[in-house]
Amino acid sequence: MKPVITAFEESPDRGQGLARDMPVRWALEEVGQPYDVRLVSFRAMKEPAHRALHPFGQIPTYEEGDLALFESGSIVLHIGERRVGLLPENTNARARAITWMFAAVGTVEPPIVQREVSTYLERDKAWHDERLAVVEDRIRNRLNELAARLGDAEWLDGNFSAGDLLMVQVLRRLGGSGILDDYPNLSAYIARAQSRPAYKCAFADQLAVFTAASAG
Ligand code: GTB
Repeated sequence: MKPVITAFEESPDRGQGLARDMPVRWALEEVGQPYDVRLVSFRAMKEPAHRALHPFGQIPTYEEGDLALFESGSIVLHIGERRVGLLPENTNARARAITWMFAAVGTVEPPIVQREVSTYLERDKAWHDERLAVVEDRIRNRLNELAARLGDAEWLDGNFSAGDLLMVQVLRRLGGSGILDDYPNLSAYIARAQSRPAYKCAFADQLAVFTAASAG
């Protein structure tokens, strides 16, 4: 049975692949699992039928038989646990890959999201510049630590894993900020991940949704 995921009918990121259906699509491509996509409008996301799948009225969701999941990180973990290609077989290596998944969403992502909030929603506040500087300092602290750990390695811990997938997706949210320019090894890490066939396929598929919606 093909899983069904939900994605924005019209993504506000204009096809940049920053919405959170992207990591789910990417994970499914990595493991070679075909899937269907149900597009939802902002209005439909808040209606009872969608809230039955997602208590917070958001995308993405994941349905497979009688299983329904929400939270992109949890969905990627589920895909990695059920299929080969995203998590190592070795128990300890698998636990470390899962640790990197949590590190991506729990440790690296929060200041990056705070920066987006500051940029999009707090621009008109008197304290905006000061706040942005503080948040960007927090981001740089995290990136310094992450860059030091990655060093010259290809991936965070051995082979590419779901930990790299989520970390790259988080780092991509800094695109356009200029911050990544100071981290050549992280920039190369992101580019390496983006050159994976599974990434390219997932990106093209979500872009096609935006292109079709724009065409009317
Ligand atoms: N923690 C949840 C997860 O990882 O699944 C967060 C889910 C979430 O934030 N979903 C967003 C959503 O449905 C879309 S991805 N928002 C609608 C709502 O809350 O009403 C977040 C997102 C949105 C837009 C951009 N963008 O334009 O660049 C990037 C990311």
